Amino acid sequence: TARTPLIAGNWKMHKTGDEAGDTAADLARRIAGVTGREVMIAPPFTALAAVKIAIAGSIIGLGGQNLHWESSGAFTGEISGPMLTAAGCTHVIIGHSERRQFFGETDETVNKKIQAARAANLVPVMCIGETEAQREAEQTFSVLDKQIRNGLQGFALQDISDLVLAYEPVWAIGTGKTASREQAQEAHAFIRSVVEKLFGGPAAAAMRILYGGSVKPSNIADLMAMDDIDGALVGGASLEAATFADIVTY
Ligand code: G2H
Repeated sequence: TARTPLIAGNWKMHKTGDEAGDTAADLARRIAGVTGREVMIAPPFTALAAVKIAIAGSIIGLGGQNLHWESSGAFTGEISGPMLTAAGCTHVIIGHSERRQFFGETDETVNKKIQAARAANLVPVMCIGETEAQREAEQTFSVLDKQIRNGLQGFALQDISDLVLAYEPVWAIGTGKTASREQAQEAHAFIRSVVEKLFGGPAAAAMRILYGGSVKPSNIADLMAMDDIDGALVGGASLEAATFADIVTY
């Protein structure tokens, strides 16, 4: 496909600034010279400055793990899109399942956050995925359909031109259970079909859909061999430079 793979590391609530800077510098050394891939790291907010310095001159992009939909205001504890851009971010993860599960995020807040990311010139990485109970009840497709439609509600073609989707089956996140590559491909193909219905064939063909959920060096190549899998959102296995470099260079 013509879609450049994006391998993104989500460091969640791990690493101090110093630790993150060291890991990012190590990763940058290990993947120097790699082409044909986009790479992104999303460290905690407190480590953005250190990682920005560590990745200077490398192919690694910088991402926030969340943002608020307003650009400033009385919102104690929140971070805005313009703040992320000013901190050197190029990307922002939106609607990760942990934020939906533990911090009350909904398709509506996801929608507002994507608008805010666009306004701040950040590439939104919008996360979707079904829970184990939803999969068992055979609601996977209807859940994904609703998350995409509501998350992208009101957007025109130009609003989603650089948006990245990340399919993360909640039952496969940090559990060691990976979706089989056939299960992942089936979901990705469905997701692309929904994007096509909403925004047309060319937009659907160009959109990158990442897989997330216990991606590791031993399963990345198999996943990436599937037609509709265009990259990965990697949690645990992105925390060590050597392991993440193996994933990036699958
Ligand atoms: C899914 C993923 C990264 P992990 O949350 O977003 O984490 O690879 O640890 O399952």
